[in-house]
Amino acid sequence: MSKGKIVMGALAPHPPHLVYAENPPQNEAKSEGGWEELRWGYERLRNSMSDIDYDVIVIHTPHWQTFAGTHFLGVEKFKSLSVDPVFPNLFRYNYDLKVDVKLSKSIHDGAADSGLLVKMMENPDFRIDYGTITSCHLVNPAWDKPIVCISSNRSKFYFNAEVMQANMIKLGEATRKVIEASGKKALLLSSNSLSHRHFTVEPEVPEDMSQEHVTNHHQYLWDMKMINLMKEGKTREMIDLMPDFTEQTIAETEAGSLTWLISALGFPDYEAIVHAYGTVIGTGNAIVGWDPSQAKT
Ligand code: 2X7
Ligand code: FE2
Repeated sequence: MSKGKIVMGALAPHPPHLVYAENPPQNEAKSEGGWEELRWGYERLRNSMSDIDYDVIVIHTPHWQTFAGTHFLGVEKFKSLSVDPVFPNLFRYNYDLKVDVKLSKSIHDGAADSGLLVKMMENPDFRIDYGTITSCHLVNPAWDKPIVCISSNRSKFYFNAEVMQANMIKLGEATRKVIEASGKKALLLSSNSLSHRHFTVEPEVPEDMSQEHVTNHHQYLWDMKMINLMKEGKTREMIDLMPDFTEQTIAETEAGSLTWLISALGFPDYEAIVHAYGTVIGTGNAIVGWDPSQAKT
C-alpha cells in the first residue's frame, strides 16, 4: 500500500448565507444572490483542486460542540434536513452524505493513543451541524466524496485557550499520521470564520450588499494580520498569536479548527493561497488553501 497524504488543506468558512446565495436545489430558501467575492473565492479554491485527486474530506467544525472530549462521526450515511438555528430564513438544507467510518475510527484511535479523550458518535439520528454541511457543499457541491467529521471540544471554555491549542496540535499530528498510514489521499477543511463580531439586526433583504461591511476596523486589522502571516508562511507565529486574536475579535478560531489544520499540515512555511476575504453579517471570512506539494523538503 502506498503512503497516504494530505493533498490540500483549506480554511473553508461556513456562513450559511453563502449557500443561500448560491440557490442549490438542496436549500429550501431562495435568494437574489449576494456575497459574490466569497462565493467566487470558493470557485477559485475548487478550480485550484481540479487536477488534485482525493478520496475523502476530513473536516473540523465549530458547530458540533462537545464538552467531554473530541467526537467523530461513526455512522456510514446521514440524510435529513438541517435548519440553521439563527438563520432559519436562509438555511433549510436537505443533506445526504456518506462517512468514511474506517478512517474516522482510525483517527479516533490515533488521537486516543496520543492521550486525547475521544468518542465515536454512533447515533444514526444525529443531526449534522450546518458548519459541516456549508463548508462541504461549497468545496464539493457534488457531494461525491465521503467525509470524516470531527467535533470541536470546548476546552477553551472549560480550561483556557492554551489547553485548547495544545490539544488541537496533538489532534492535528495524530490526524496526519493516521492519514499517512491509511494510504488515502485527504482534503482537510478548517470550517471557521476569522473575526466574529456580527450585527445583531439582519437587513430586511439579507442579500442587500449595500448593508454588508466588517463590524469594525479593529477586527479588519486583526484579520489582515493573521492572513498576512498565512501568506508569508509564518504559521508558528500565527498559532502563537491565536489566543490574543481570538480574544480580541471573539474569533471562531476559538473552536480549534484552524490550529488542528495547521498542525496536521506540519506548520507550513510555504505561502498560503488566499482565494478571498469578505464579510458576512459583519464577520471576517477568508478562503485559503495550503498545497503541501509546495513544501521545500
Ligand atoms: O456560523 C456562522 C458564521 N460563522 C459566520 C457568519 C454568519 C453566520 O453563521
Ligand atoms: Fe459559525
